[in-house]
Amino acid sequence: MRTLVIGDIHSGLKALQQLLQKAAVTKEDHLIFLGDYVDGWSEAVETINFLIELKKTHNCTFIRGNHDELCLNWLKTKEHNDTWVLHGGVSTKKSYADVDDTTKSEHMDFLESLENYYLDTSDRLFLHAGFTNLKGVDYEYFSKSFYWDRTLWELALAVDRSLSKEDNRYPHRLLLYKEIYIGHTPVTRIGKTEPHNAANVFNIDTGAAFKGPLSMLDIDTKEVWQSDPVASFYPTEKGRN
Ligand SMILES: [Mn+2]
Repeated sequence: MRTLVIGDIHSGLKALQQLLQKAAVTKEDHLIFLGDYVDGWSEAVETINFLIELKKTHNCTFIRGNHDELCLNWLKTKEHNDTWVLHGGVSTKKSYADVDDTTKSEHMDFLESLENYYLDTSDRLFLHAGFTNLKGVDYEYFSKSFYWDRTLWELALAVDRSLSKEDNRYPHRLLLYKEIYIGHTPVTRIGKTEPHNAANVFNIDTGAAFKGPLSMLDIDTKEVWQSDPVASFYPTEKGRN
């Protein structure tokens, strides 16, 4: 059985379907989705429908992303959130325009069911963004950190490689888990196009909401699969720019 971790999808369903084919995903595989299923390309509703169906036939773990939480809040309250609309919410709102209440309620159930983090039996942690508590995720004070934090990734990138793990200046947060898998901050910001590893943190977000591809990584072999740039599936759209 493979454990395959998948980065931020941002409504790019066609890229996800291509990726699942490329990696020849079977029902034996454990798929861990790192969140941000919506906000970006035009297929927010279709993406959630697809994931709900996939959950019925495959072994899936769905992590909560900040965009999933924003979308859920909008579905629940109907309240307009300027920041959300600016960061991909506009395409999600459009996607839901003609959707019936039964479907909306199924989607709200799906979005409610997302997990803030998943820790496997080999001490590998999966979450959308990060955590701040030096004792680990069980002690996190603000659960929003799990899907908003950028300091864990920033820390991993900044760790002085000459510092040994035994040195008491080594960041404690990076010693708590064997490996940490995140999305949230596209690696394109540091000029990368493939999932990037820094210290024990693996960032799988390759900017699918923007110009990048969607990526998947086998956590045991570290083999990587990528879709075509997601923008190429939606040639008339701008994504999140
Ligand atoms: Mn994202």
